Amino acid sequence: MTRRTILAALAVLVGGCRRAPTEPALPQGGTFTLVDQEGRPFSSEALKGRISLLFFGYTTCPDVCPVTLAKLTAVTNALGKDAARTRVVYVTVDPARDTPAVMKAHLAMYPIEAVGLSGTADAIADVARRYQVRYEVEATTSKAGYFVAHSTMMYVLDATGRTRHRLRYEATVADVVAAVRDLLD
Ligand SMILES: [Cu+2]
Repeated sequence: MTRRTILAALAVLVGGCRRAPTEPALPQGGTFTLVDQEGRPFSSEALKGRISLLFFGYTTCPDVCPVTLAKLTAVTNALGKDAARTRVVYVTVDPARDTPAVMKAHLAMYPIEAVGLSGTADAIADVARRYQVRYEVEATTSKAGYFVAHSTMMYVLDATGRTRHRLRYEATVADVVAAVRDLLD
């Protein structure tokens, strides 16, 4: 190898290192305050210290949210003792019905450590926008009242509160566990 070839090879290597990862930037929630299921203020600062599994939904959701909570229950079981280093953060997109008391009663049905966040319509809209979550009340004539169409991605935040993984609704229990384990060490 000539000196010039080596230099050329080095340039390629360095160039490769300099290129940014192709993963699009994940949304960071920034600073916000909502209300937890005990009616206490819950600020984004409180996300620190544990890995958070964050998703948005509503308690009368007929399908997606119950499936997600069941999945997170399985994830908690699969994590074993490491589950104590994680927490589920469930933000309602239906704050008109999902008061703190409703969130509390709903989460009590699942054997997971979860924070259920509600707030004013404006506060919820702001946090949802920060996490690129969209939702929309759908008109319905059924007795169940209205449905709320919503984004179904789940975010995995590290213990500094930084978003590190975005998982699709189709992610399996193993996928979620792998995303958490990636941040555990
Ligand atoms: Cu839902």
